[in-house]
Amino acid sequence: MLRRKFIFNISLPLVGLYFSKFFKFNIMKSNSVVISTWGHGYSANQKAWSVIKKGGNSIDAVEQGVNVSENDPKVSSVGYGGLPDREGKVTLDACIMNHQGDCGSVSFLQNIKNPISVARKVMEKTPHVMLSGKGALDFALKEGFKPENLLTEKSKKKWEEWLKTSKYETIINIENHDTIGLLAIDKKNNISGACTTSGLAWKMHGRVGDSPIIGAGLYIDNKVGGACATGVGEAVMKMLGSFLIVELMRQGATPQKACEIAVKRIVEKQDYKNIQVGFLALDKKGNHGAYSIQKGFNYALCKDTENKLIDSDFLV
Ligand code: SD4
Repeated sequence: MLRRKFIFNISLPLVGLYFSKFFKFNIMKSNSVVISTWGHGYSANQKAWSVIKKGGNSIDAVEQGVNVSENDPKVSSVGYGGLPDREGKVTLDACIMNHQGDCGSVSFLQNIKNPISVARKVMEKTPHVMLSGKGALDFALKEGFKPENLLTEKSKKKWEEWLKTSKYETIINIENHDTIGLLAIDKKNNISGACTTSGLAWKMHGRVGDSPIIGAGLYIDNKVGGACATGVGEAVMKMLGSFLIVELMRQGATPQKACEIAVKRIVEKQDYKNIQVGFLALDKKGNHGAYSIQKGFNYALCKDTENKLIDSDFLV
C-alpha cells in the first residue's frame, strides 16, 4: 500500500512534466517568415516556404527562393531575361548571408543564370567574400555552372529599341528596378538573406550596384534580424541602408521604424525626386517592416502558411 502510494506520488509530477513539455511544444509559436521584394517575390516566397516547412535551413530557403526569379525569363531584372547594359550585355550582381555571419558575393558576372548560387559557393568554398567579373565566371565554371546566353529575344528587342534614343534615366518602379531581396527565418529561428539582380537596365558596362555589397543590398545579424534593399543602387551604396537598418533594430527600433529612418537618411542628403528605393526588414521575432521613397513598392510576405502581396508605405 505504502509502496503504491510512493510510486503514485513520484510518477504524477513526471507525467505532468511530460505533458507540460508536450503542450509547450505545441503552443510554441514559430517565428518562421519569408519576405521578399516586389510581385515576383510571391513565387520566390512559395519556394522558400516549402523548404522551411519541411524543416530546412534558412540559407537553403533563401537561395532556392531567389533561384525562382533568376530562372524566370519574364522577370526582366534578375538572372535569365534580365535587361542588359548599354552594350547589350547582361551582367549580374548577387550576395547571400547566413545566420553565422558568413557571406558570399559576386558582381559583374556574365553568362551564369544563378549568380546567387555562385555567391553561396564563394561563401562556402573560398577564403573570400566577393568575386567579380572574369574571376567570378572562371570560379563558377570550375564549380560546374553551365555558361549560357542570358539575353532573351524580348530583352534584346527592348535594348534595340532603347538604342534608338540611348537616353539613360531611371524610371520609378518600372522593371529596370526589380531586384529580388529575400529574408527568411527557419524553424530553428535562424535568419538568412539573399539579394540578386541584373542591375539597372542600360547601365554603363562595368557598373556594379548595391545588390552584391554586404551592408548595402543585404545585411543579416542572427542576434537582431535582417534587411535588404531594392531600387537605385547608387543611393543605397552611399548610406549602407541594410546595415543601417539592422543597427537601428539592434538599438531598439522596430523593423518598420528602422526602414523609415533609412529612407529619410536618403532623402535628407540626396536628390530623390526621380529615384525609387525600397527597404524590407525582419526582426528575430518575425516582425517585419517595409518602406520606400515613392509610391509603388510592394513586397510578398509569407507567414503562418499565408503568402500575400502587400503595398509598402512610402514617404512622398
Ligand atoms: C541596382 N539595386 O543594381 C539594383 C537594382 C534594383 O530593383 O534594385 N532593382 O542598383
